Amino acid sequence: MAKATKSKSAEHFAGFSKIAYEGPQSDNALAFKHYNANEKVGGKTMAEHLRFGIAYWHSFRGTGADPFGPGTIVRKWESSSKDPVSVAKVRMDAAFEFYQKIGAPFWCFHDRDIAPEGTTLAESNKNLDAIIAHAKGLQKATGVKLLWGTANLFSNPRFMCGASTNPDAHVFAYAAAQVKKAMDVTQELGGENYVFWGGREGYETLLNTNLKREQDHLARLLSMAVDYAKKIGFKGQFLIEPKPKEPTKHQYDFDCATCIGFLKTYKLDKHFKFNIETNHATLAGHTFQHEIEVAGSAGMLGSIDANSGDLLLGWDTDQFNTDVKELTLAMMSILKFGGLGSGGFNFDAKLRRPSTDLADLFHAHIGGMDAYAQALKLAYRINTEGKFSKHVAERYSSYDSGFGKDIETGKADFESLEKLVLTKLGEPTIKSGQQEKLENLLNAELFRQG
Ligand code: XLS
Ligand code: NI
Ligand code: NI
Repeated sequence: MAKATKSKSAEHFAGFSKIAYEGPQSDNALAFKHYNANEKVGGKTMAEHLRFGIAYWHSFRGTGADPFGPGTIVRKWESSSKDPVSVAKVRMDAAFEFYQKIGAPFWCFHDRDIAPEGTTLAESNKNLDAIIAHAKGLQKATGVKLLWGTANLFSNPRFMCGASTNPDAHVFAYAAAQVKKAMDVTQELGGENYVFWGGREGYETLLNTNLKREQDHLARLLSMAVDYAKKIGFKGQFLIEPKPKEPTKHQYDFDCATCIGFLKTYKLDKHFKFNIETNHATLAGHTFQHEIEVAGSAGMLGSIDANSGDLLLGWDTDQFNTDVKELTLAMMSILKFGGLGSGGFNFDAKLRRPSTDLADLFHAHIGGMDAYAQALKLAYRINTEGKFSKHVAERYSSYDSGFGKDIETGKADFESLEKLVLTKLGEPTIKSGQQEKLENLLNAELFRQG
């Protein structure tokens, strides 16, 4: 059982000890039932497979505010009367205490989450430098590492019509300067990836928009980032995070397939992979697994923003995902493509507005981590037993030899195939896709004991 610890003055989560693995039979709400960091699943530990990250913006800047009312979540380390940079340091101390207690090996941030924005870029950079020095110390002291950094190019009013896609070149220049600094500090903290989420890189109406120029400009910013990474020797992986809409009506990074087309058009594809967010996939009308399959098939599966939407609401609700079935399907695909490499599962998820206790932050992450761990175990077993993959392989086996192979290898052409159908093959026999049988099999596998 997690025991209450003695309250130390510097302790922000007094009363919470490090969350332990107690197994599926435990009834301790503050313990893991499935996530057992050092347990091996197919030669790698769960910690190595899952590489969990905590999203600073939700867990340490989220207040529960929504368009209908102000924040409800009040943390005792926050203060509006003290100097914002010193408050930011204390908030970061709290964050690292949480990372350790929940047992997350990584964290992720936007520049403006961690340090207050100043009245000039120079002042913002100075604030950021002070916080980065602090973060460096905390990373060293705790062993928690940076999964990725990014720049917030969407909150400040200057970005209301986009950052790199803004009709005003002045705003483009500002965005470029901000990304440069965000890359510098991500490198300074040893970030393993750098994320580009096109916050307002889209349009509200085509009546005032030159779509072609905006897309060209977005590609220019990404090319500049590629050049700058080379210049400073940044070895982290660049990730694009697709999202179809919200905040703008139409965002250019709509989904993985759209982004692949975009990146190939501008010859940028070899420099980028994808950070796939579950809630963005469903907003685009896809499943989470669909986006993983599209990215993985292109060799561009990078990282995951681990959350879930609410299909009844239809916006980016960023909830913690506890849907083991959805996650098992996703994990089956992730394992099939060989895992996430330098990526991880970043909880881009926030507490519901009425979840105001410190304990809720633990429950949310415990639930999320357990759901992914359970999904990992199930997916590994399902993939290893190979019932589904065998079915899929058999379904396509006519391409393994003969004229099927000739189609795949480019040996066959219209004339040869026409001749074959007319002289030998005739009508194809109808073969069932067996969807219902497979759906039943999936349910049986999910709920099978052992
Ligand atoms: C918003 C995005 C954002 C990115 C990082 O919908 O998910 O949080 O992950 O800018
Ligand atoms: Ni995200
Ligand atoms: Ni999102």
